[in-house]
Amino acid sequence: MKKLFAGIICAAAITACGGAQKSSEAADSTVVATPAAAMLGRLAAVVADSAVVFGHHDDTAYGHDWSYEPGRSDVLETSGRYPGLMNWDLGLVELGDSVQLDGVPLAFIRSEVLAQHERGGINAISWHPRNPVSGGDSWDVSAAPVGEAVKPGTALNDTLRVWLGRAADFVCSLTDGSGRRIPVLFRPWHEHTGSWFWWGKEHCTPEEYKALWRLTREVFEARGVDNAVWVYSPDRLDSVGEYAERYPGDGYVDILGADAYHFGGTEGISDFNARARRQLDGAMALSARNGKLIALSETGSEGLPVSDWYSKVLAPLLAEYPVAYVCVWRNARHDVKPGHFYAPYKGHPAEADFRSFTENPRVLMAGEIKE
Ligand code: BMA
Repeated sequence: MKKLFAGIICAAAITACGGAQKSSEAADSTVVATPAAAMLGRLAAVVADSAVVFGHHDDTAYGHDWSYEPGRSDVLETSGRYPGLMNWDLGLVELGDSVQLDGVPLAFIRSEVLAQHERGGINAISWHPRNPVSGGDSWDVSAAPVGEAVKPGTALNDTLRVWLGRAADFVCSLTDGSGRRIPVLFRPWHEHTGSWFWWGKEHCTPEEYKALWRLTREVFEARGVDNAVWVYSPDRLDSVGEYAERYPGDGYVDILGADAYHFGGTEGISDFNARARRQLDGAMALSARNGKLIALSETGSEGLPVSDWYSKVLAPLLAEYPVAYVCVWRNARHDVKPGHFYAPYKGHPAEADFRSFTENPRVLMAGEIKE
């Protein structure tokens, strides 16, 4: 089996945000892995077993026809198990809000991260911050703040640092019953090879984008975050080589992701495969140099018009690449955003196929990932 994972750095204890975290020096002076390093090791073991963790965004917050019903999950109801990974989004944390952009209270996310951790699952975090110049959302590209925001001494740089600090403090606040930090896969500034977000390709130079990433990691680490595994996630690429064009460097990234969606029904399959392969080939090429794990960090087919999408489209793609995890996007309530779902719900025609996909021993759900 190809060695995709090249060593885990055990960071020493650093100043913790929100109060002192226990030292990472054990009584016998052996250095204990940070939560992030332990999680990377766990994911490396998944890949070594030729397995893949299955994930779903906002899984226990709401589903096709419900919201905030304790214990409910469309994935649980269709597959019999919770997903191995749950993704959560921090959009609006930067303003100090207590509810994120899709209406999920941050306190709810905190408690669900713990619940998922306790059932042996993994958590991931994405972030759709507002545009700090226009005040619009992440998709508001009427102003291009990155160049100015990464320049030390500018007012925008001060704002960005405050915003990063708030996100860092939230990540730090994710702890278990003993006060130990829960590891999360943190995936900032995603899909930057497209131009739909204000940090996207047409709105900053490669150097400015890299500076944005580096500043993010530096602010997080200065605040003591030791539980974030950093995921880089380009979307569509013009060439395989473009994957690494805005890569901030091996010291800033832990996992090489790819966000690729299937658009349209059967007629969209070959386009999806071509795009996803180009991105995963880009991740593989970089991984061959630096030994980092790869992931399909966001994917899905909205509304699942191809009812055997999971076995016919996703599974063959996963079989070609040693991805540590795959995450599909949210199941919005049908009365809020009709047709916007990526995992089937009970009674949907894709249910049986999804169940059989999750029953593949190579696909890991919560409770099936080795500690
Ligand atoms: C998008 C859609 C939006 C949502 C956003 C952030 O892909 O699901 O409805 O607001 O992600 O979660």
